[in-house]
Amino acid sequence: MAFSLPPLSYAFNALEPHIDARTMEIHHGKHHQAYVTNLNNAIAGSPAENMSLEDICKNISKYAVAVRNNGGGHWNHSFFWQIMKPGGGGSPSGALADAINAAFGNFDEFKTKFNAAGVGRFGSGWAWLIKNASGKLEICSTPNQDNPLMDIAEVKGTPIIGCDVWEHAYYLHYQNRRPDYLAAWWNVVNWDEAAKRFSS
Ligand code: MN3
Repeated sequence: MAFSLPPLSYAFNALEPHIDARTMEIHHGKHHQAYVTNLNNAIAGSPAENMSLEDICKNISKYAVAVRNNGGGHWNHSFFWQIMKPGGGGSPSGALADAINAAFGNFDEFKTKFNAAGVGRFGSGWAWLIKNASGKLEICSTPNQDNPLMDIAEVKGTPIIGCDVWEHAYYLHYQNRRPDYLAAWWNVVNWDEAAKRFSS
């Protein structure tokens, strides 16, 4: 099989109380696993089996919708687990902090705009902070399992942070309160990982 579920680098309960253990267990072990399984089924016997997931995303318009949904799902969730960590949160420093201030005024303004992108996404999708082709930061949102790497994305760029706003990411603990989930999510953001991605 071409792709496999990456292990979490922390325990299911490590992001509590902000994200509960049961949600993490189902989200990683069931939802993410299903994207991996369905992606592998969708590309079986095709050249995509030997391509990087990032290259598949960048050329996603050439693939079947099952590859778009499940390849996106696999990339997005692999990223999501890394962009969170126990004891995360706070605010970024260094070049990333400077770039956020330059693009959005200040950190609180940035968070307000990011939250609006997440709350405003109708149905299922993601909110993103990306670095665009000219190196500037932008906030955007994608439907379903699309992401800003994809050639079909409205706003394209390299994801710096991203938040899953599908109901499966928060419903057990927050029910319909997506804004409460987003507010809590800032407490687990891994700014070290975000800074690494921003400077690469
Ligand atoms: Mn999800």
